[in-house]
Amino acid sequence: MLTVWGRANSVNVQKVMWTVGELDIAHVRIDAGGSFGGLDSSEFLARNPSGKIPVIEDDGFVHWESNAIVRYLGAKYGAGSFWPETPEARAETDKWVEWTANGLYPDFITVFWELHRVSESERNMDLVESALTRLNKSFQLAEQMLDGKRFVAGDTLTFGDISFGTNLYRYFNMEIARPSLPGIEAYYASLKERPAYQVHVMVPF
Ligand SMILES: N[C@@H](CCC(=O)N[C@@H](CS)C(=O)NCC(=O)O)C(=O)O
Repeated sequence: MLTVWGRANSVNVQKVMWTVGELDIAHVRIDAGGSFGGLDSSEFLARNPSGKIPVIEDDGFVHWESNAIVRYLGAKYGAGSFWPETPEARAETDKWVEWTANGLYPDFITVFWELHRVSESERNMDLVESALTRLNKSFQLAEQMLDGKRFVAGDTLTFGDISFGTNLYRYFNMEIARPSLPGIEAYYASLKERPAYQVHVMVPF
């Protein structure tokens, strides 16, 4: 049985839970982090010495780092479709995981954090504006990368959709200026029809 530790409104926990939902994995989720606390307990740190969520334990195997967890769950429970079989097809979707983490997310989290976690009086709008300019350019690049495809790597949902797609709910619901992104908007509309996305990602922030 899979156990997931982490609060439901953490974007990194959402990647794991969306995967769990798509792959229909029997599981329990235990709230941890944020107002639930518990990340500095010796029991939690024994599983994840970095003191962060998400963490999983699957039949005795403990793992942390959201993208690494999604890859593990994909390889174990989603081989063939969610976790493509050929190295080329796997690399194609894995590129989106790495690009999202390194190209898009640093600006995304700056904008999100300043607008939704920092009080108005403390907010640094110069920081927001410069990060938002780069973030919107990243989304324009994603629009080109998607190139009319149904999902990031073709016709079916794969693990690369998880890290990229998880960000879209917040991106399209923050009060920010966005460029025209017809391909990404159509892709996001299709994600919003998926029950696992509705339950695990479309969560108030
Ligand atoms: N790179 C890590 C980042 C983990 C991380 O920063 N998690 C945040 C939540 S999104 C956390 O543990 N914050 C402390 C808390 O929620 O109390 C991952 O992808 O798992």
